[in-house]
Amino acid sequence: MLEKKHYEYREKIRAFALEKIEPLAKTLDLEQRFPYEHIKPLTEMGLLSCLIPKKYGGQPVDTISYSIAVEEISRVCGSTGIMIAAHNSLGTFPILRFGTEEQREKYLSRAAQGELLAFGLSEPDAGSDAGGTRTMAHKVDDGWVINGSKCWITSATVAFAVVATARTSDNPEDRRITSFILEKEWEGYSVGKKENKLGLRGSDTAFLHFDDLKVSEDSILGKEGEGFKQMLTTLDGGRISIGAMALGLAQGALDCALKYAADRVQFGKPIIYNQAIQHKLADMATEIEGARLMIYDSARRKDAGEDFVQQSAMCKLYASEVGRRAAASAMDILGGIGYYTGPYPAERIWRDVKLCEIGEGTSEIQRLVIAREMLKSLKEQR
Ligand code: COS
Repeated sequence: MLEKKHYEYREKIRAFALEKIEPLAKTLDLEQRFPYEHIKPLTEMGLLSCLIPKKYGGQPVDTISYSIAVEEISRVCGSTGIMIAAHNSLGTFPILRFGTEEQREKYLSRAAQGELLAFGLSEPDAGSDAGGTRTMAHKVDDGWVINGSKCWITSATVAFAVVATARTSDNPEDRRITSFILEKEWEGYSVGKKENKLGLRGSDTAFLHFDDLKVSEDSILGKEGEGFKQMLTTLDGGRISIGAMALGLAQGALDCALKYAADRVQFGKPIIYNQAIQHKLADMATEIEGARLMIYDSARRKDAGEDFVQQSAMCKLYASEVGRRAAASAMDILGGIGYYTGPYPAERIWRDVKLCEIGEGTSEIQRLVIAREMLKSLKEQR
């Protein structure tokens, strides 16, 4: 499945991640601060324009390469990994896929230059039930007036614009939801305080509030009423990148545990010579490889134009659970020192990777999506 170009790309991103991203990972977590200094090198490497065509200034790569990029960056820093994944898959993708030429030129060219885009779907009362959106857009003579709040928005404090959903029908029974592109500088757009999180503490997460935010018709993404499906389609791709993020974190946990087990001497020999430790490492490596293959296969399907809804949900589900298990095993192998904040990344990975089982659809939602897709196929066969 992988071609020579993918191996070369991995080498390039791995070297970049070790040189530029890893040295700051611990500090970002401890200080809970956004990695502003990463923006320029990430932009130059093309990691903020992985999906953006060259004509808008992007450095596009195929989805396997993009997954490799998210994987390798997350392997050393989950906070930077999620920033890249959210910006590319959730911020740039819907504009590229559903936007007008004017919207693409306006927003994607800025995104390719390192200005971040955000994705506003979740609300306090509409998480897994994304169709339960309460944010309202009321029609006025020359546009729309939007009121509501979005929560848990990745990079909310720094993003220059967000693709956000709002209801465009007053009828509570009517689930007419529309996507709008909203800019931070517009009157009525405000950012809530940065959230204090268990993990991914270098990634800024906050509410976005829209208070009588007046926008023109040009702000609508695609057509009125198509927002819900656009967002679900966006999430289908986003789930590959969250899978890649979980995979990178899992690999980071294995890197750390393997080195530690080879160096740590107890009872006169490195602990790696104990079968109990070997089995844990072997299970980690095996599961990680399985997750990797699933992710690359979903990426390949996406680029080939094949149906990949079930595969992206499966790879996200599996990789995030593998990530949780790998992080827990790394903590077991490191023992007491693993529980300390600082000397080794294992505990940071353990905290960071939990998000992968929650964001862009919980594991329960992934199972629901997978089961629905299987049922759909069965019905089609009959
Ligand atoms: N991709 C594209 N379209 C999809 C889709 C998908 N994965 N899943 C459903 N759709 C379409 C359906 O085909 C349906 O279209 P029609 O009205 O033309 O038939 C429409 O979207 C509504 O689908 P459905 O009725 O199945 O929606 P539900 O309200 O039952 O919700 C789930 C479906 C639960 C799958 C959806 O709400 C979901 O994914 N929730 C999780 C949201 C999430 O991940 N939030 C985290 C965001 S963090 S960035």
